[in-house]
Amino acid sequence: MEFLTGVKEKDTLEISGLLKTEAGESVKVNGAVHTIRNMGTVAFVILRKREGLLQGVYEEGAADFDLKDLREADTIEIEGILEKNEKAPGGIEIRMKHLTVLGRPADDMMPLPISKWKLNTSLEAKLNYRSISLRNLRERAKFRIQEGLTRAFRDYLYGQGFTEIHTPKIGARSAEGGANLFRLDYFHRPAVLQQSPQLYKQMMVGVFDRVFETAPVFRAEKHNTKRHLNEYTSLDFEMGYIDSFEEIMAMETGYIQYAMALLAGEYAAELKTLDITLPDAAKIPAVRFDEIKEKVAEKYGRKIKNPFDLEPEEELLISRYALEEWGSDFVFVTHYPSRKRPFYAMDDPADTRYTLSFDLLFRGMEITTGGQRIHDHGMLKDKIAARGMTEDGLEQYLEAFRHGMPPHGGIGIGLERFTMKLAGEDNIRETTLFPRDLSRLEP
Ligand code: AMO
Repeated sequence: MEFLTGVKEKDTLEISGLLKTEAGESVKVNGAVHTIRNMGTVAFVILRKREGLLQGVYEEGAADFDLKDLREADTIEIEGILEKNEKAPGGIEIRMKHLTVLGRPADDMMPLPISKWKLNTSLEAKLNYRSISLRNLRERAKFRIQEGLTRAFRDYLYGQGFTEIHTPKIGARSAEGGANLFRLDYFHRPAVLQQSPQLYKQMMVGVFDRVFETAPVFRAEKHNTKRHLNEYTSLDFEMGYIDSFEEIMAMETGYIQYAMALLAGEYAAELKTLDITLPDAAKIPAVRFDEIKEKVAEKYGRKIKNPFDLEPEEELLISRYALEEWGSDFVFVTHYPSRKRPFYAMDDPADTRYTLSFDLLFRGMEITTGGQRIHDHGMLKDKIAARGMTEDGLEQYLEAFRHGMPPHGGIGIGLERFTMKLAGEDNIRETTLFPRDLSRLEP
């Protein structure tokens, strides 16, 4: 029998620990052999660690092992002397003395040249060998940026009095409508995979006032596009006691400012690796849907084809307009037509053809939908009826409203889309760890 008393102190150092260590000291580190550069009398063994690359220097005679004992993709532990070297990654290197091989690849050949700065392989190959391609530093960095966006969402919203919730992904009914529902058999009852946590996050406003969730959602998109996944991560929040729907946009603006500051402060290495310039989110313009459609049509000589929705090309032009006219990479487009919004959206009392809702566009693409919701029980039932929908599967949702709900609203951000636009990628699969699309169910 033994007791566990907390995290075990390790005798191996990480890069941040090495940077605090004096040159000349004996150190122990572990890592994966990223690449070996044999120069004859001396060899550079580059280790890949969670904080970046670390250079090991092998000199015959100085080490008690043979360089031939070492292979790329080995995971190893080395002991050696820490030295400063401006030319090495991070300005330090280890003169290797002793080697322990912890794990050895079964295959001598790597399917992709992961130690190259840019993996010049097709997206297909990157996705087929996902666990390998992500070992490339640039590929890996995108998901550290993604972590920063999620971490900022959590930290910021905790600070704003939100409660983090976890809602079910299997249900009787989902909220967003449309044809993209995954249907399944739930012990002989029809069920669906949730398109969003919409119904649940609204119900929880009646409990906690302010809630958020970061979780997968499911959309049976029957086409392959560069911006759609069949499973993506939605950053959702929902807040009660709002005075207006502008308050929701203000909260999202606050989150984006917080996220950009966090990335600038704690993800500088990844930003540099990916050559990302962070957008300025000090102020984000908000413009009405009908107004910006006309402005864009006029400025860029484009005919309005669909007055009720934005086409991808229009999103590009609206972003271009916002950058040229207002100097912003972000733009809120407000007052979407009611007929294009789900039943729960609050119609604008001033003109019920429109809603008190918005999309946030970033560098040419919608990354968020949000808005105020109907909170009156009677109004909600009327809208459901007016749309020709049934209340089946919505009984519990309606129950919350029957027993009182405050004015509220919220947003859903597509995490992979946000990461994609920030990282300057043009296909959402580039910023999805394991994408699910029409043809891809593995890995
Ligand atoms: P919506 O359906 O517009 O709104 O989705 C919100 C955001 O999610 C992202 N997104 C997607 N990302 C990848 N693949 C997809 N197939 C996909 N579909 C949507 C987009 C989009 O802006 N319940 C509302 C949100 C709310 O009002 O709170 C909703 O789900 O970035």
